[in-house]
Amino acid sequence: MPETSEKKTIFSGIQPTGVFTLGNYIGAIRNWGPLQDEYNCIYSIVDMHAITVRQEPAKLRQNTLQAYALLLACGIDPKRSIAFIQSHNPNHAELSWILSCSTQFGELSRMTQFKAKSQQHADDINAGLFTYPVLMAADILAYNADLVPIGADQKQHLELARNIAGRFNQKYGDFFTVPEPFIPKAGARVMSLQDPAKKMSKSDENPNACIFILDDKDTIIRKFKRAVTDSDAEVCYREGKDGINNLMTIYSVMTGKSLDEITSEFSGKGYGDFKLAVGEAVADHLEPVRTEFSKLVKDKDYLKECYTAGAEAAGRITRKTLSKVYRKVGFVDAR
Ligand code: AQP
Repeated sequence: MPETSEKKTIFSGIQPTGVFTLGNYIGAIRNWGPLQDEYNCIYSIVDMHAITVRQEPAKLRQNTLQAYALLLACGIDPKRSIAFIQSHNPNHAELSWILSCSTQFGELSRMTQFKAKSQQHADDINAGLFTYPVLMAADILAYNADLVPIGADQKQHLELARNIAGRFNQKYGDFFTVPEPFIPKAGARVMSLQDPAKKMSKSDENPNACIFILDDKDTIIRKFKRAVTDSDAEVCYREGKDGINNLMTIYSVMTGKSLDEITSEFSGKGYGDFKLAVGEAVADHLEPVRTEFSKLVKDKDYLKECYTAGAEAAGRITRKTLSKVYRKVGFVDAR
């Protein structure tokens, strides 16, 4: 990827906290591949974010390599994009420290993800969980990214990254690009199949709540059949029908059909038929990803070649950013 092109820059990351869910796919990764022609794309497996909650080291290593292979299987081309593992580029952590000095305690305290995860992991409310959004700001600002494709759950963190960039620019003179969110119109927040008031999450303890993108067809159909809906039997998008609204959104993204078209397609039919159709559409859509993944994951040398080259390219960009930032804040030049 040419580093000096006129194209705008995109950055996005995903945590290797487990197999990606249909939520990660619809809200984020599905949109990343098509952006590769129009933008300079930088995509990262953000393992440093993952350790904000307790991880088993061997499992994290395995999940990280698997997540990298999945990224490529979902259409990220390491020749057209920079695809790397976050901990391979130490500049993110260095910039994060500088940015933390332009971040207020109060604004971090307001982050809903911090509140939710502190409840979920009450025995380990560590400082990393609290400062997670500063590292995310560093991930983005290190590349002066113009655009950040994310699901709706990350909107608040991106807003904070924008505030941090603005505050730094005010203190030290215009430097960082203030990034814009790129949130899909449909599927920005895919909900749990078991509790449609909650977002679908990799780390959900109930495996029936999530579709993992490596689930086989039978598993996918079984999970959709068990999805929580409501007691009437009309397939239509309406307030109070959270479960059906979620399934309709998923079906709409998978098939390209509008919500009205879906309502007509299933008029007079029961939820059973609808759930089966959603399951089949999702399984068929994900089939090529599963096939590609099973090829890639066996080729460890190829993966290593890709993530090493990715980290080198990422480091070339961020070293320049960091040395300018160090100069701006008043650090003495080391050379
Ligand atoms: N349910 C969702 N609907 C739409 N988009 C989603 N994303 C996550 N869940 C949904 C988007 O996926 C991208 C990567 O997310 P992440 O792995 O960095 O962190 P997360 O948002 O915390 O995802 P999970 O699955 O909930 O992970 P865990 O369980 O480990 O916390 C982001 O762009 C996110 O918006």
